[in-house]
Amino acid sequence: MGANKHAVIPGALINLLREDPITAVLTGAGISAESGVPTFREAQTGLWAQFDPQELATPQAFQKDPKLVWEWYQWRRELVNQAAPNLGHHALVAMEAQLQDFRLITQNIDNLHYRAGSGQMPGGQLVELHGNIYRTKCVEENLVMNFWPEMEEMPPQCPRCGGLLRPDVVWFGESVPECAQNAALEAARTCQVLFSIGTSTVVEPAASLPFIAQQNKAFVVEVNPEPTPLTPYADAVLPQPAGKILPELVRLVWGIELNG
Ligand code: BV8
Repeated sequence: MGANKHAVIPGALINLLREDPITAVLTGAGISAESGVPTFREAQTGLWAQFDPQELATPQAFQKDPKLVWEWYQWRRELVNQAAPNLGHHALVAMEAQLQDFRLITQNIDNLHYRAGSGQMPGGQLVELHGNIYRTKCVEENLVMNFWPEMEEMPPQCPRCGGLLRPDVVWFGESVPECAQNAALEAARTCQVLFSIGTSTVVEPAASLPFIAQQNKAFVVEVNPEPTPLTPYADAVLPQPAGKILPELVRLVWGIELNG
């Protein structure tokens, strides 16, 4: 595109959104940063400083020390319990309400998009690519349960079969659930606009989605204060925090004022 793609919000993007395009959004940990949830790559604080999340979020780590992995997720779940959706999450809900076909694919397991109201409008869809920290799964039966046992002993056991329970999240080296992956690919292949928000664009298969969208002639927008592997290829780059620039976008396109 001719205009400076780094303009705060390019006019081409504003005009495009006013045409009610089929819209896909990919989010990563960065959209929850302004809710106080540390991003995946941010140094773990305190007790967890000595662990690398990429090592802990694996079946091997759980196999080796299920208690340690449960305690890590318990710590992260308590962080998320105290967090609230921020203006970035709310701006995406406002967009979903304005657009005929809006699909939000998140890599986050923090449930903040759902709490903000995403995926609950006609024409809206929320796909949790990597699961949800509020759900657990029985390792033996592979059955998902919508509860997190307030447990004494860790790791908790399945109330039915006594097997080990694990967080219902996708670990490194595990395949993304087929239905979620298919929904994500369908969104990337059919959208006319794709926003990639708050992700380092490193982890596959999520990281390929913006590139698939671009191959299908979608207008790709990146929202991230830092450059990523997508930045040189994006049609528009908004190098600002999501909680700041997304409310500005919905104000300019649809005149919606989100109160801070
Ligand atoms: C798969 C859930 C097939 C758990 C996560 C070798 C062995 C095994 C696998 C692989 C391998 N090599 C490659 C792979 C594939 C691997 C992969 O991609 N590895 C990477 C590291 C190279 N992928 C997988 O394993 C996937 N499965 O491929 O299956 C398979 C099967 C068997 C064997 C091989 C392949 C499954 C990946 C899912 C892992 N689970 N999360 C949990 O959370 O505990 S990944 C986790 O990290 C997140 O979910 C997210 O997806 C990912 C990246 O994090 P981001 O969300 O991008 O966050 P990050 O901190 O990195 O960046 C934040 C960004 O926000 C920054 O850019 C920052 O600038 C920006 N930001 C900050 N503040 C703001 C902001 N932006 C906007 N506003 C702000 N205010």
